[in-house]
Amino acid sequence: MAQTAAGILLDTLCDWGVEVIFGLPGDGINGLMEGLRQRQDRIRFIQVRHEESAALMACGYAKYTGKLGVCLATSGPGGLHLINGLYDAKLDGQPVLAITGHHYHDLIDTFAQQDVALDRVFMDVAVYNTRIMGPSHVEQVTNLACRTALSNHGVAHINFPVDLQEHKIGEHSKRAVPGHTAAIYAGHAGLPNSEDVQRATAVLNAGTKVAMLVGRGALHATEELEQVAEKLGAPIIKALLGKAAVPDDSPYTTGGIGLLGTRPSQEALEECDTLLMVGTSFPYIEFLPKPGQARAVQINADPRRIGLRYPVEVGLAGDSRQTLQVLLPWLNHKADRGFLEKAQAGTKEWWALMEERGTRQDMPMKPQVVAWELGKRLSSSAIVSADSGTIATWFARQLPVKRGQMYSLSGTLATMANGMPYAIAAQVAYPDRQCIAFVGDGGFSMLMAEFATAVKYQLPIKVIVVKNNTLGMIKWEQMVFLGNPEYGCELQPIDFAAIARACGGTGLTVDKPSECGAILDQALATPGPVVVEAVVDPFTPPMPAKITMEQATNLAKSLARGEPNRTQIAWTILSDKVRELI
Ligand SMILES: Cc1ncc(C[n+]2csc(CCOP(=O)(O)OP(=O)(O)O)c2C)c(N)n1
Ligand SMILES: [Mg+2]
Repeated sequence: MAQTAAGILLDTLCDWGVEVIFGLPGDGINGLMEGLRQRQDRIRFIQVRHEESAALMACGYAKYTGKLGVCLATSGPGGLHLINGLYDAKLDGQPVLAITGHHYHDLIDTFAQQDVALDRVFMDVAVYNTRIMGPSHVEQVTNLACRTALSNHGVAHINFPVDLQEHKIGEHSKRAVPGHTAAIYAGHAGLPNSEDVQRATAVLNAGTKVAMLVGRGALHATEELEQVAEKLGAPIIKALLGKAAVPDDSPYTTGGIGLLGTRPSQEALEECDTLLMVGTSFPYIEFLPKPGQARAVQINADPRRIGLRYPVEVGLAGDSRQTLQVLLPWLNHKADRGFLEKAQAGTKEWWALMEERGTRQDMPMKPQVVAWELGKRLSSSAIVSADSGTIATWFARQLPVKRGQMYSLSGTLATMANGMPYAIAAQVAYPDRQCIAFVGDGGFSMLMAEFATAVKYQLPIKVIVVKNNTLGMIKWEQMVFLGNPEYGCELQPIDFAAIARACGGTGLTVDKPSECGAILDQALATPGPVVVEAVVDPFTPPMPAKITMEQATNLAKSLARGEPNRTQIAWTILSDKVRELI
């Protein structure tokens, strides 16, 4: 029997090694769904409850596997629902293929139902974006879509009119002869030119206080980063997406940077005379050295990003791991270890403070306690996904990375609700690893129905919902950055443990610090998906490592201007501060 156009698309994806597609059916993709039904032994279809999750899962899958993530949605509303997740992939540079349906090809643009020109809608998000014109078009564009998503680290989109999906391959134009395209991807060496390497070497060898700032582009270069740090006597400072680039028990790292970062990281950047940036476009320039303070070298696979946020002297366009390997033999071992040793002392103090905050026994329970207790228990192959919010602060600070773990969140888009979809995608890719979603109550409730997806596919994810009954991050931003009383941030409380049980999974609740560890042990030991609802103090602020005068003044102003919870907030901050001082 002749192959259908939908079948060709799916077979081509098999040629590319695609093993899983996240999506939700609809009458605009019935041909593709039938193709998937016939290929269940080769491609797994994971049915979601909201297409946004499918796109977020595709993005998370790409982040954790390095492979192409694929999502599928029907015409009109289905495709429109994908958009947020696709932007997550675009902004964090992940290869994702989105396949959407369209109306009958001969009714397009005639006020027909669900007649949304998704290819036009996706023009900004996609690096490759096309509409299928007939069966003989499919193989060519599918190959090119996969190749472009992988090589440009972005989103490719194929829009497929529903009737064409079932057309049989037969006629083709005289120039589109079948068999003239290949499902092949060739990476490039990713090496900088040797002149730049020599100039970079000179800058790095001349420095006396060298700091390294590393990001998601360095996640695969752990050993090389540590070797370079050893030679240069340099602390390694991690942008949030680079959290797992170096484990936190490495003697070289001072941890994260930025509002969610650590004091020793901030101090190292304030004091360095030389900066080596590896695989990062860290956006908060106020945390970078002042221009003129440090000579800088930047390694990035994407030459467009070199010199983006700091006036670097030398750029090395290349893969971070391979470039560091090239650089290493040229670097001198610095005899003066003073800068690194100071950073190490600061890091030790910082972790003591994190432990102090993470082991507080006060009621209501501090959110940091949940993160700290969780961090202690995670296996060395755990994959931890977080949401945006104050939750990201506890994720950034109180969860120490062990060697071999993976950590991610929506870094550049900073969307809410990605945490559980990422964890589901991680568990699909790695059935035997501990896959954790560490999420806020606001973010979790946005795509809560995906917990049923985890139950349906028996994915034993553990979802830790930090419940403060507020959109915490925004509440603090309104107060600390703007000096305004909070408005529109309170959340109607939900019984998340009951939701988990209603979906057919396990739901646990903890609100006492003394019981937190035991409940987490129970959750991690329970087979199948589990939600742990951790009820915490809504008045604990995610304060920066160093508070500026302006931030303190704004907070005082917001309290004076009638912040509804001013007494509790003032009391919490004051008692926390006093506790840390004595
Ligand atoms: C989709 C989306 N909507 C709104 C925001 C703005 N935003 C960032 S963090 C946040 C609050 C998150 O609340 P929650 O998940 O409860 O976490 P918490 O801050 O309380 O820890 C909001 C509304 C966003 N980043 N993404
Ligand atoms: Mg919250």
